[in-house]
Amino acid sequence: MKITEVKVFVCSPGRNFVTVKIFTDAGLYGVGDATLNGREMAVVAYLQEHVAPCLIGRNAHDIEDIWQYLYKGVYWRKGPVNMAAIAAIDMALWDIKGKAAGLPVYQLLGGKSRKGVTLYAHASGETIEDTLDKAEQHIKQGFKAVRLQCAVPGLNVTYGVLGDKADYFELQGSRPLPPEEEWCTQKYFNMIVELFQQARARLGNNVHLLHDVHSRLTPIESARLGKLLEPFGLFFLEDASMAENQDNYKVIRQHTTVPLAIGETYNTIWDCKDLIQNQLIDYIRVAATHAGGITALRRIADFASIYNVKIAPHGAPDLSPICFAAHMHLNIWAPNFGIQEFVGFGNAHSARIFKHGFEVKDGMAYLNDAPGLGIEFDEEAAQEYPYKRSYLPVSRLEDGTVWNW
Ligand code: GCO
Ligand code: MG
Repeated sequence: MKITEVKVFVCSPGRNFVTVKIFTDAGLYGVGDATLNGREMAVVAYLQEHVAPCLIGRNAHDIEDIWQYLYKGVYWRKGPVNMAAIAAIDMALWDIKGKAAGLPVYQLLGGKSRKGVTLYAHASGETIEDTLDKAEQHIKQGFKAVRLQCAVPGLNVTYGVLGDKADYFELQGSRPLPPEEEWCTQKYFNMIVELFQQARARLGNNVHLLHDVHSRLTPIESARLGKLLEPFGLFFLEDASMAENQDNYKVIRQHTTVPLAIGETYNTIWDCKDLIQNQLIDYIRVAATHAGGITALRRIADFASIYNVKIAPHGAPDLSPICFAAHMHLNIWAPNFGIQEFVGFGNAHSARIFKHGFEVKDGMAYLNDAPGLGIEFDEEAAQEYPYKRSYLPVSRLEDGTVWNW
């Protein structure tokens, strides 16, 4: 089955998505997600100029060989642009293989390990009360796990919480230049413990609670936060600190038993190898789109399983529904699946472009048995939503120093 064409699309139904579609001489095609939030066009150019020409005429069944060819063949291995491109090709090839076999991708991975995928929802508010109101709404809808983020009194805007509550989540499609946000660790500490104290008092002990620090603390500050949050039994604390230096997590781990999760910005197994094999984390949050696709995530999941680390794939809205589909198949199969972040499937515009049959009920997501990834990309609808340059925010300390967003 020969690859005949590789098309790359970029559309913006509210936010930018990069999609790859691979066609074969068997009449089968597959789709993949290559979205790199804020740097989309770098991946588009890379795919069009440097990847697509190498694929024409290759056997679409050779997923592993093509993966290795693109990874090793580039010489300048790793990196977010390169790995997002490889990821999209890889997803599309798994989609094709599934369609050729008449089987959903999870069957090709080894079959189902569970009925459905447990999701966590986001509750983000301007005040603690507002955040907990939102958490209660999710719990009423059946969610068993909720991530809590709250504005920090005294700071203008911070990650996860924006003024426009209707569309607070990293408001996209409208940022021709990076907006600036503020950070102050002391002010954050004043709020965060109170948030979880009130959450347990109001929501009880049966719901799983999570929180994303978004890498804004130093390791020793994260260690302190972990200790302070221990009484509230978090499911996990995400991105407590940056881990470009993976030893940072040794500091945190020495001090606290709060379960730790990291990985959404990682591109390869090498970025998380030391964290996993030294058991410095509990959940690895790599995304199929940013870490080399299904082939790479399967390898990371297997490696992690040896060290009791579970997968909890990144599920932000800047990953397209095609990435969500890839995660669904991995999550249903992986013996060491932990939890899946979930913020819905985007707006009505993106629903016109990405068509899928996933069911979400009582805080769980279910796959149907459609062959391949089970998701369609409508090329014509996509053309109605042209690319708009849009950046992620940049963060500064109150004295003006650039900080981690
Ligand atoms: C999350 C992430 C996202 C990222 C976003 C950047 O946990 O969902 O932290 O909110 O900020 O994916 O593009
Ligand atoms: Mg995060």
